[in-house]
Amino acid sequence: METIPCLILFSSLQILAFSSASPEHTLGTGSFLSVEEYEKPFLISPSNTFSFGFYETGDNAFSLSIWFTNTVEKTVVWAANSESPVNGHGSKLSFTQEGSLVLSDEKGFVVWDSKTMLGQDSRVALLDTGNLVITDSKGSVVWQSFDSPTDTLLPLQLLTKDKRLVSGYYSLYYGTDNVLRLIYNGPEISSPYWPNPSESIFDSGRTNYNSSRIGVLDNTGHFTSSDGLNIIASDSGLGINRRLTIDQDGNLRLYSLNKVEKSWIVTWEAMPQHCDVHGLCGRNSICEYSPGPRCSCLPGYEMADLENWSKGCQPMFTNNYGQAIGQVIFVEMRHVEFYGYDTGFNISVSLEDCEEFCSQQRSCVAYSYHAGSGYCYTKGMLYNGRKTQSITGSTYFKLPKTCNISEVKQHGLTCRHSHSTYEMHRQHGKWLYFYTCAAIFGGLELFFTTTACLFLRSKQNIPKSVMDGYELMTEHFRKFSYRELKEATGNFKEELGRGGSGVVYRGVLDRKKVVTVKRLTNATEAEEEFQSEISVIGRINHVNLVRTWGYCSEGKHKLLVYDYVENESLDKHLFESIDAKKLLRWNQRFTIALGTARGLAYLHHECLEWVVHCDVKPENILLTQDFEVKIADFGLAKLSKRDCSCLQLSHMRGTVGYMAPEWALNLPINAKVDVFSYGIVLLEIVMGARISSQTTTEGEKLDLTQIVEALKQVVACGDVTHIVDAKLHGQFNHLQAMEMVKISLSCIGERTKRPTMDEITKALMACGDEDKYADCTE
Ligand SMILES: *[C@@H]1O[C@H](CO)[C@@H](O)[C@H](O)[C@H]1NC(C)=O
Ligand SMILES: *[C@@H]1O[C@H](CO)[C@@H](O)[C@H](O)[C@H]1NC(C)=O
Ligand SMILES: *[C@@H]1O[C@H](CO)[C@@H](O)[C@H](O)[C@H]1NC(C)=O
Ligand SMILES: *[C@@H]1O[C@H](CO)[C@@H](O)[C@H](O)[C@H]1NC(C)=O
Ligand SMILES: *[C@@H]1O[C@H](CO)[C@@H](O)[C@H](O)[C@H]1NC(C)=O
Ligand SMILES: CC(=O)N[C@H]1CO[C@H](CO)[C@@H](O)[C@@H]1O
Repeated sequence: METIPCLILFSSLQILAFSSASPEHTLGTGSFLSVEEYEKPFLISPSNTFSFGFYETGDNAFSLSIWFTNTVEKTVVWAANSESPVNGHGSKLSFTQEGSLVLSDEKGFVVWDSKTMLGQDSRVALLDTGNLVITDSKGSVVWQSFDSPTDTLLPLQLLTKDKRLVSGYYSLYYGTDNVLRLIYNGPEISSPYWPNPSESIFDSGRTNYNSSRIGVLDNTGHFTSSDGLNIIASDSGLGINRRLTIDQDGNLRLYSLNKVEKSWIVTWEAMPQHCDVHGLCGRNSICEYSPGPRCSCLPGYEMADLENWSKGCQPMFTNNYGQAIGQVIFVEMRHVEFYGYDTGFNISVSLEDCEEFCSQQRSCVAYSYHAGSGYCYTKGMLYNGRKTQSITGSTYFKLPKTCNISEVKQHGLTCRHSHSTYEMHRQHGKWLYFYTCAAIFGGLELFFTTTACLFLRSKQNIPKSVMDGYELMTEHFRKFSYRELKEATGNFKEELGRGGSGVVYRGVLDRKKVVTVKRLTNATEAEEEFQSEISVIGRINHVNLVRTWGYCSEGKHKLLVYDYVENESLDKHLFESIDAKKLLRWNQRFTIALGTARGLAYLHHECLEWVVHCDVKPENILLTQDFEVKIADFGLAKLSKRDCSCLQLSHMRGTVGYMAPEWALNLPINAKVDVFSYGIVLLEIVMGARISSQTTTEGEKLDLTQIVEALKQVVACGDVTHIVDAKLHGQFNHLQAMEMVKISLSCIGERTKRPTMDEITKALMACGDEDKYADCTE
């Protein structure tokens, strides 16, 4: 008797499910779709251009996606859960009674959720733009798929500050310098490749002064960006379905839909020369055209993983040739070049000298040489290798003398002195197409020439300044006239110090307030750029950062006015303190370490605009009378053109300074460089000595890897005694010192594993309190 109502209920549910699954443009709460009915979209757009529902990504694997309805192969433009597809049985999409769009898997667990909770009257709709929207009872859009793009940007969808297009290891987004870039973010390296990183931003037709960071593709096939980038589809005009997609191969392409063939045509692409995309072939390998791009290993190297080029190649010899000079040979490959990771650079040297530099350097694995100019680059690591006839130089690889050259020759190798080029035979199985989609390739050559023209056209002049300065930004931040500051400093009489960004003078404002006035050297002349950076600095206010009172900008005269900090910078106390009075006691050191971490954490995480200091070192850590930390010189990186583009040549590498290795390489500069520098400073606080002055017992300079090894041993043995500053005579807190060493180790290690300043602050605070030492030891 009791089963009957149950059956009725069951069958009515079936009816409900069926009706909700028939495609609509807009649905109310309570609608749902089971994965088993994936062939029916959940929603279609009014003109049927787009569909939304379950998309089969693999065998029995589904993702919640939006795709073009009328293409031969479904072209997905958005996916909710591409990282974690759901099972083809039992998974379900529902627009809940609460007003959230929820995807649950076969066990009923929520895999993805729009988290809207707008109540019964909300609706979900798929618009003709391809935008999936959830509206509240008043009809206003509260959530939209356009806000969280995956690998595709559709016309009228805004690409803004915090959004990125991502495909595998490749992504497109606005950097902190306001420039829209393509970046390879792999497991081993991270490397921007578009716009061309060996050109200046301006030479690439971009600008970095406009901080709106916004880009949009319009309905005519025009993509415009606040950094000056202008892309025009080769078939520009109305009435065509388009998409801008970052493809699996790291290239950014603009596509148009051919409505007859229902297929896509490339109408623009960022990288006409495919091998210029970074990270394609992994370490120790090169990309070349034959005629499509292919990867191959270097002489003496073999593929690390036969299935996967992203793992690159590994040496077939043991890598200890650095030990004995004269025990190496060099093998030449013509027309080959590697981007980044230079350990040194020299102009106008002979081939012999260049080879000598590389032989002498333990870290050098190869060198590139251009016979005409005498350009010599020594290489520490071999990434982003490519071979094309347009490269005039050669790269010479270091191999141990003990390597059996005749064996290497069998692979088509010869030594440099025989003047033949390297050729690797295909039958050795070292070749592999990494790019199989021939259909797209066919289209590429057609567009090559149009693209080149578009690039030339897109260069544009920087508009003249329209804003004449922010007169009064905040209550305490103001513009000074040059005369005022000249008076305040007594015509720049008392010099307090000088550094990379400028000279610092003592000054007195209104006859009583002591300030420091910094005269910026090589500050940007561009008024707008200066104003926009200065307004960021003016808004920064934190107890561990030096307060900025104002600035002056009159033509060449660019000055900043800061608080005066009484006691000198940290380096004076740490490294030059012969007299016991100046010696920092342990608890003072710990407080300084924590204060510095807090100041940087504020810059990195809490500011209105995200600021990377770029020059963290003891000289920039000032101390008040009470030995409270005031970090100086932040926000200047951009003002003084001290940004990465000026520092790509790696003069600073080799000696251990405060600069993270990526400065010398061609990685994007982000907060991780500050974390690295902080790690060095932290170690110096513990040791009371410059890391760069550390030597072995034989007086040989230690390099970073050796220091890291030594620290690892200290941590493994659990005894910091012999590295803590001897001047403290054992008066220190063992647990705190150990924690500091551990933090330092993680900071100077591999860049993707470095902690954030926030995490460091928390870790230090956990050992700051005497009662909580237990937290320190983990
Ligand atoms: C910055 O870019 C935006 C968007 O492209 C534009 O509207 C704005 O005028 C630009 N600002 C300046 C100062 O050029
Ligand atoms: C190749 O290796 C990388 C890690 O180095 C891995 O993430 C990726 O999934 C691998 N690809 C294939 C096809 O195995
Ligand atoms: C360049 O080479 C010369 C000698 O040929 C050497 O004195 C100089 O230090 C080198 N410069 C760099 C930056 O390595
Ligand atoms: C080098 O390799 C060749 C060919 O494999 C072999 O005949 C020769 O004996 C090897 N020489 C040495 C010193 O191992
Ligand atoms: C400033 O620019 C001049 C000339 O362009 C250059 O010689 C000097 O090294 C630069 N100074 C700094 C600190 O970058
Ligand atoms: C080491 C040092 O410079 N200490 C000074 C810190 O500031 C106070 C007050 O200005 C001085 O008395 C100390 O000599």
